[in-house]
Amino acid sequence: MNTKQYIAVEDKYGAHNYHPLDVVIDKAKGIWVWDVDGRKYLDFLSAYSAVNHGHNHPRIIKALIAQARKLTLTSRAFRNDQWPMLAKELCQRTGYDMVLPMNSGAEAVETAVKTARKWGYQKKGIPQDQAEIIVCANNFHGRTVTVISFSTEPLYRKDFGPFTPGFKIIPFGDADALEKAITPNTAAFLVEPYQAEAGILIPASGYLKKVREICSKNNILFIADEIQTGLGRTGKLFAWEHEKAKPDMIVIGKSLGGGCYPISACLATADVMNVFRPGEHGSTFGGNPLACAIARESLRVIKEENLVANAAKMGKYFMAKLRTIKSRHIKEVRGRGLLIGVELYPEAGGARRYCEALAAAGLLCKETHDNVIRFAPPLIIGTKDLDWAFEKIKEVFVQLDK
Ligand code: IF1
Repeated sequence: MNTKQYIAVEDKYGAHNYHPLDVVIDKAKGIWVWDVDGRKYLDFLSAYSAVNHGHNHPRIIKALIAQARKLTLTSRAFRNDQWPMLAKELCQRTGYDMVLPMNSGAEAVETAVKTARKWGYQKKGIPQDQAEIIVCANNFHGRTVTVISFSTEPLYRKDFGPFTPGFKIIPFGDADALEKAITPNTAAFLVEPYQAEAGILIPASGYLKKVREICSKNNILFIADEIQTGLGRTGKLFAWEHEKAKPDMIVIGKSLGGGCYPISACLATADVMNVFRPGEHGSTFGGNPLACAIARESLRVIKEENLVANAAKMGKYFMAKLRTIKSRHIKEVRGRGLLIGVELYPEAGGARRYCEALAAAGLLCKETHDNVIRFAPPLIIGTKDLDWAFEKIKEVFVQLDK
């Protein structure tokens, strides 16, 4: 079957909750993917940072196969030999005390919300059912009913109510607004250190540090959603490290699964995580040995292949190159590490047509909202392939500037 035929089948039988580019991928290796018609593309999205290690990383696939042959799932009714080791290695690597494993990012965010509420009642003495969590406008934390209850994007909310109460929304990047929004019932502030879906928004420097101070002063938990920014994407292991503003709890996912398996986690201090008692929270697949073995190898690869340092170096290199493109349509190039956004003026006619032209030129990336092209290649990429991508991007701007 060819591209057109696969798309016809998908359109007929698959729910229409997406509008993907018309590229049907059937194999991949490292930073490259191939479609069913044999065309080759550079993956400049990395499954929204879930494929930071590159596709089919040989060490991660080897760990996957070895573990799959031995043991894949026990549920948490019994113990397995992989989960304790992942928990320990994650804590040693990140400086947190305890881990709660889940599967998807949204589930880990839900876990953070539940943890923060429980902490609010048990440790802070907030009256039952009164806990408030402060979040930011234009956030993206996932798709469950509770998580979209504090989204500000109408598309994600329409017809999905009624919503979960207990959230207060303030502008992103505004520490004063946080201070003002806090009440005696505030349990936590949940924020993406850099807002990715909102258009790769980098707050003014000092923001996270101020957030840290305000949360400490008011006895509320600082929770960072590092699902997309974490594990090296921004040139540090975690985005909070750019300002040495360590949150009380972080949520990770995406590339923890090495680009091949869903696994997410909440990491926190013992004081926070110890609010849980047996039976209060969990998941069938959370902490399963297959996921844990893959995550352990993924963490080792990040370290041994210096992916964090490479993201920092390549990000600087590539952003400097992008800034040399002379186009009347480019408003701004911004980012951290290899999380990069090119914002276009509305007159450019939308980022989507740039992404379509780039795909036709062999470079896969994705717009975010109307006017931002998002570039997020795997963290294993080097200058030679970035130079290749750059030539394609430059050509597309020349072509669409006409
Ligand atoms: C989709 C966006 C990116 C996330 C942060 C939690 C989650 C995500 C910071 C939830 C997920 C994904 C979901 C994916 C598209 C993608 C996305 F455009 F929707 F916003 F990356 F920017 N926190 N982001 O970025 O994690 O439950 O999906 O595992 O199609 O919804 P999940």
